[in-house]
Amino acid sequence: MKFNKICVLGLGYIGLPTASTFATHGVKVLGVDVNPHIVETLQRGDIHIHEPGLRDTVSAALASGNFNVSTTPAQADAFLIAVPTPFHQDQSGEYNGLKYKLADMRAVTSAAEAIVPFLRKGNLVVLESTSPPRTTLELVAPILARSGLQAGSDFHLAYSPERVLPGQILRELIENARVIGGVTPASAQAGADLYSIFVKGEIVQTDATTAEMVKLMENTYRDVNIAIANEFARLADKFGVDVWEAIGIANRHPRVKILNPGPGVGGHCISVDPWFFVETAPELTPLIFNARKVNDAQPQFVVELVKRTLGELKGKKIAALGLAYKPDVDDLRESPATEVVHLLQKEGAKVKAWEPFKPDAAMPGIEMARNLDDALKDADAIVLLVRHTDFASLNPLKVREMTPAHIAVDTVNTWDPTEWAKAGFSVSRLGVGK
Ligand code: SAJ
Repeated sequence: MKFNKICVLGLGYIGLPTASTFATHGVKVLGVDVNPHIVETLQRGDIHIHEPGLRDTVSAALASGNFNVSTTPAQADAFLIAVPTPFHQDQSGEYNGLKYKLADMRAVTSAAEAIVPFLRKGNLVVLESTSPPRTTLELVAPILARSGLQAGSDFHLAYSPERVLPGQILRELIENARVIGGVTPASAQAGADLYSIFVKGEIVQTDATTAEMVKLMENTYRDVNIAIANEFARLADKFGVDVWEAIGIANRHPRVKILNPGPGVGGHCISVDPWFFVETAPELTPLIFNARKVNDAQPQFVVELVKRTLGELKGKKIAALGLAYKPDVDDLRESPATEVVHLLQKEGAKVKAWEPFKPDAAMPGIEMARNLDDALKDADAIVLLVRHTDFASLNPLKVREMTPAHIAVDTVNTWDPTEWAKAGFSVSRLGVGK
């Protein structure tokens, strides 16, 4: 199938890189977002998100004349839906007395509805948003049928999840293997024809529900693996063992690959997606449910460690280093570091947080430092929450000159306790009971 013009609905972390990459590969692209501020920002040639390389790609897309943005869709050969599927803020499910979170699919519903007036025979519609199994068949297809056209016979419909890693989106978009699940084999083939315009990785065709499950399985596998690492950290703490050393040794086994413990699991993917399985089949998912619970409880484990190290937290001044959800990104959404700060404050500590990737961030209820000096200058203790490269390369002797603190808590195994001891710091590491 040939594609001269496509319409991408949702210009966020996935939609914008995807839309601009299609445009730089010669396709006419209309990028659509319901938020007029985003549309205005892009029309000015600016971007609203931070992702390495994105500014250049968007500029090239605009300069090529192939990329336009609007708040409403238009007729096209293909429609891509890349809108957020967060949790419902005000609804939850319950199974056997256990509460679980529910996906808020309203943005997908609205995007599908917005396509209906423009859908024509022979078009392709692709859902990219992470969704509970059977969404393509049971939510999207019936909405699109309001056009009078049937998915699979009159137009093609497919599910193709994004699997790119924030921080490396533009490279992974092109290089990663891509799965395309069609409601029919012809729909999968049409999806493969579309993405082969820029994807260099393997394109694997399957059915829509398999593709939905694949996406959720990948992130759930990672979440469960991190949960076991976090539980190992708690056990190592109890048994006087260094979990990092133990994991390093265990991982020398050819069939073992344990991930890293830390202050918890954040971001908009791994801490969210496993719930999509739980909400659709709570009776089948006790392991997935409990892994989520373990990872969500990890910030509290960090607070217990800080308490053991520092004693009573009331009135103590703590410099919290890092608020992003993971190293070297500026994304503070669903960040366990932020949760740790809130919990420390609940215990009466006075926390000042420094996030070098978002120095001007205004975080409700958190006092933000202007720079590292500002965070450290009158601290009683330093708590390292994210392994940003900037923090990993800190020279403890320099830090010594910046702070009266002698205690550091490292939740991400970044600072060498011996080196820091030479500078007069006592470093407690998460998962180290030695
Ligand atoms: N984390 C740990 N220990 C680890 C690895 C990660 O505690 O060993 C924490 C991180 O600090 C972070 C969270 O987990 O808080 C998630 O980070 P991540 O780097 O594992 O993943 P994301 O959420 O940035 O991106 C994931 C990726 N999925 C997989 O690797 C299977 C990415 O490929 C997906 O495209 C993305 O989710 C998504 O959009 O679904």
